[in-house]
Amino acid sequence: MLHHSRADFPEGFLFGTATSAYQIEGHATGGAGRTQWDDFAATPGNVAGAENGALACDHYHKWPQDLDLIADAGFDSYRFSISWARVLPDGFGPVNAEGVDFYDRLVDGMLERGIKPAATLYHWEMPSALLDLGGWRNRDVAKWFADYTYTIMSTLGDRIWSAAPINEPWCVSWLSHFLGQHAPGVRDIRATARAMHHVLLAHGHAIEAMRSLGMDNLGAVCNLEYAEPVDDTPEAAQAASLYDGLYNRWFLSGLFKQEYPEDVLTGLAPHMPAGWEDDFGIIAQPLDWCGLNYYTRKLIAPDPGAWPSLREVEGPLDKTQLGWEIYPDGLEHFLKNTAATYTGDLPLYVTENGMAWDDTPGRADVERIAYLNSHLDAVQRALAAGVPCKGYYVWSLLDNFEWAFGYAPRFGLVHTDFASLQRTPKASYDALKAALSERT
Ligand code: IFM
Repeated sequence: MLHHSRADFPEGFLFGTATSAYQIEGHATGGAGRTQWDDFAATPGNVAGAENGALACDHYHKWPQDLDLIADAGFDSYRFSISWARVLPDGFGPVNAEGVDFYDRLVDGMLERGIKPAATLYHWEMPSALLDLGGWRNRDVAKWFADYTYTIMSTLGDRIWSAAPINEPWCVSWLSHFLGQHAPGVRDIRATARAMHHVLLAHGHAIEAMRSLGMDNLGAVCNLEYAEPVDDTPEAAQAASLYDGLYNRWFLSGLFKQEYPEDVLTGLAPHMPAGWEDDFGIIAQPLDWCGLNYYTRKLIAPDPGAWPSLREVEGPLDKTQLGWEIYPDGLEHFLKNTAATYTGDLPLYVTENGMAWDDTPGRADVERIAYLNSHLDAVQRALAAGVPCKGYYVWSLLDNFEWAFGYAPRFGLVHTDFASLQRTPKASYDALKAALSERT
């Protein structure tokens, strides 16, 4: 059982669960355009088992059942994402009316069930046609993205409870353009620097577009990872600090301080697009909240190679199915540090937290329940310290397409049988349902 219930949290504290479009919808259906993830997955060696999101959980057809699961558990909000290529198959130009209708019905379905729709505009489905034009490398991406945002929010915006333009800018830029582990699978420092800047520029323009439609409750969602030096040498401390800069401080500083950290600029400045210093007025739009996605920490060691001259080292803590160390103190740290350093009184949400485990139906997922307990403890400690944390979303509702790892890692509160597409709630789902129904 969860050792927390709603009653332990402040009045109005919101509980939700999260998914993303490509990971669950079934992107081959409904007139969606091709995306960079279809291309990436079709390239041998990029995705385990060469799996892709063509069918995924077939949420495109099964969404009423999935919304029922969210409502039955007692969640207040559902954090879902809208696929750019489903709305605009070529990224700009003709609209796929079937795609817009799908999101229209989905949002109405949430409202009919009393679920607050929390939308994300980009959870990594860059339309392939835009990749041909350079994708995140091309400054024009910010305008294309704002136009797409305006298009879809002209229909949905009046019923959306909250919206964030981009999920996890670090994954969009560093993971995908420097490490090459996500689509488009690039390993190039110049492309990385441009992506790291343009992703924030696109965020700012999209916020402007939504404000122009009269929308409110708009935020940004960053994924944060705790960086621990591998030992107590100054070299390890410096490497861990740079990792923190690349992963965490770059995006929070850009969004909330109108600057990029000097230690990261040491490596990236020569590769930045011309005039980047003049863009902070657009990037740092006033926001209504900030979302933190948190999963793990990394042990960081110095490395003799080229900048950033660091490497990850396997740590000693208990690990999830993906080998990620379980470190709830990192969540407490980020909630406190984000408020203290960047956001002040601005509401914070834990917009993703959860674990992958090799679950089979009928076996209690005690590991996930323990993970949720320990991370909710961390939220409690942050709240006790005065952090204005207003809600917590579990990643994820369903077992789904876990990107380069394919379908093997199971993050869901609900088990998905990928052959029959049957959904089976896990013990963690039942535990949350019990906790959320307990009110004072
Ligand atoms: O599945 C992903 C999600 O798409 C973004 N945040 C992290 C999750 C787990 O890796």
